[in-house]
Amino acid sequence: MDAIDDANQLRETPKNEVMSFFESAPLLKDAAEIEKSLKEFVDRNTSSSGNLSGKANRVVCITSGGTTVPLEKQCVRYIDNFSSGHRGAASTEYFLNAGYSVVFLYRRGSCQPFCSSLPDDPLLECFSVADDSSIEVDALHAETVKSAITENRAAVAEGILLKLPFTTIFEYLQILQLISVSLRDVGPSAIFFLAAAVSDFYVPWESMALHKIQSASGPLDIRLTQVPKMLSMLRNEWAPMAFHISFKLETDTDILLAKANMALKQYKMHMVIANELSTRKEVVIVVTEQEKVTVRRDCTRAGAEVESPLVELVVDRHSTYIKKFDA
Ligand code: PAZ
Repeated sequence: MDAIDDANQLRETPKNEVMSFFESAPLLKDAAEIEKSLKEFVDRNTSSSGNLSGKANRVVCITSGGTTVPLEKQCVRYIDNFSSGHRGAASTEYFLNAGYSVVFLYRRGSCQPFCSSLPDDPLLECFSVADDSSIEVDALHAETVKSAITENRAAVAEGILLKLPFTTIFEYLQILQLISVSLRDVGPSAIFFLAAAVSDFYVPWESMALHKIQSASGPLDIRLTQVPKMLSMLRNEWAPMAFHISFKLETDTDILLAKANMALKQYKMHMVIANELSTRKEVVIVVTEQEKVTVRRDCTRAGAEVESPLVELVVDRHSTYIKKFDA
């Protein structure tokens, strides 16, 4: 779903394409509730008297996991985008540690913050039935389970972590728009850290089959429409003062940096983080107008993650960015 040719990448996104995407998208369930929780979150974590240089007002929206493209309105089949959500979940932890509050826009069922050390199926692998009425955590996993639950719940209860789930490309883009509008007044203290793998093509709602597509009529021809490039809307219209970071994933290293540079220029991103599928957990390249920094996982430390030095670098560059506004 990520193969876009260069000619299309350089094309400006016409606003009518964006409007028709939103107008024809299925109505977002719980939109009013999401707006309310975003408003409460922003009010709680920002204060007009706060100094921009301090970390108190800083908010990051982290997107995580892949979006789906439904093929039927009553969806049985869909096209998916690769992303486990590990990058987004791990980065959430490091941003919280750095004093940011986090809006975590994640794919339902993908990796969650503070849960990376849990086994694949925690319910079945970490617990045992002791007798008819009680369930116990196995000693081997006790510490991991305890810290996953306490740290996750503490961040949510303290109001510094707001988790918003999505599944489809329609939900993702509608919620991202709500978040960016809510964060507009946070100005340069807000970061968009767009690690989600977002579909480039979709089936418009109005031309989508209502019921499960039948196989009796032979091979299936599907025509996919290009998803309007929302990065330019986000950057220029929805949250123009924020610090914008997008990711570029490729499997062909020969084109990775050229693609990252193209995204930097076309969408006026402050930073594009380039990564290659097979090495994404070891190394990323941070591309800005001024520099190209290779960030590596510290392989001398057990359990070290590349997101740790990556978030450190982002926080440093974000501090420099907001200083310009803190006169
Ligand atoms: O979610 P994950 O940890 O398995 O992988 C992270 C990633 C590769 C999806 C992310 O770093 C990324 O590059 N996201 C943008 C993908 C894209 O080019 O659309």
